[in-house]
Amino acid sequence: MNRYNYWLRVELAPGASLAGAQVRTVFCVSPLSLPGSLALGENDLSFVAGPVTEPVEAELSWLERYRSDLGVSLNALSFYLMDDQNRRDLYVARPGEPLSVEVTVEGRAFAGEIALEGLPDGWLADGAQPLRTDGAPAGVGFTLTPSGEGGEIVPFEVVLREGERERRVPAQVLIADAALVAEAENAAFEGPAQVAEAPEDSGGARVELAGDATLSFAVDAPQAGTHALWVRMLIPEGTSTRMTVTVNGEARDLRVASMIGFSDWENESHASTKLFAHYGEARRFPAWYRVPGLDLPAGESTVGITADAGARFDAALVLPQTDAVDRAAMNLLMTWNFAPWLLPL
Ligand SMILES: [Ca+2]
Repeated sequence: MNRYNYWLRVELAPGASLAGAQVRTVFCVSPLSLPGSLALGENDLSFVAGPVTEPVEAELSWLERYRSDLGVSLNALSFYLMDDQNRRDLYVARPGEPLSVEVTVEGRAFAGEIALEGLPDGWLADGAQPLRTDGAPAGVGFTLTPSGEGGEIVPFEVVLREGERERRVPAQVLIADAALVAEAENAAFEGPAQVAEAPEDSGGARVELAGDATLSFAVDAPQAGTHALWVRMLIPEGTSTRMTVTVNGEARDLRVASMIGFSDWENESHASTKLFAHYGEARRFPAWYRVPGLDLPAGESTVGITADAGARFDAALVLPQTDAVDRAAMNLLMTWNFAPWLLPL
């Protein structure tokens, strides 16, 4: 399959020469894992495009899943990946500022203890906390002291123990001087927009637009600089792909665009999201979109998002637009299959 054409350009200083140059192209196939089912007994693994000239190593894993009637939720940004097959719980924290992690259980009675495990030294002062519930929502809280450089991702696990039974809920902290970490349903609305309960969305709710409407967020940038807006939304097929983003009254018209291959996500007239063709997910799933180039002063600003009927908004982030934070946010937000350790299928 030939999907890309590209050129190599060499600039030589006056008098310089080039001899014997060789160019090697390495294609890194992005899917670290692909879903599939194995039949009982022997299975064949084959490649449809070939011939394959480089060694290929494949690892097949068996993953068991359990259904549970114990609901566990965190006060994080929560969203599904992998065609809704796994859920990410993501905190965004400024280094040195306390981060509250609240764990809520519900659905059935719980009698045991809850702990956070896997955090770096110095982050967590609290040990395991006992909890006994009757099935109504109840929980425990922990206070973390995050540290690190912008763009670092720190994973940890929430561990629930009841006697011999143990359940682990993975979560991540993105270190960033975020100007905004918000659920869309907590924004101010103007126009025909309403909050809808949606257990599958972050915070259990989203905002649905019945016509031209604007969501306004109060943001607070620790430092002046260029930021990127990341917004989780669904723009269904048939809905206008036009949007407007306003920063302190200054409006920019955008078009929702899917990235594939070498698409340019720095285009400031696009709200870009990654399209993973394997799943053919074009606008059928909620996705995180990135809008680059928001120049924010230090302190408070207002960021508005205007869209048309049919758009659904779940959550929004405003992060420093640096290589490290962009890369981390891309890996956490935009890549459907980035977490093979969670779902090695
Ligand atoms: Ca939400």
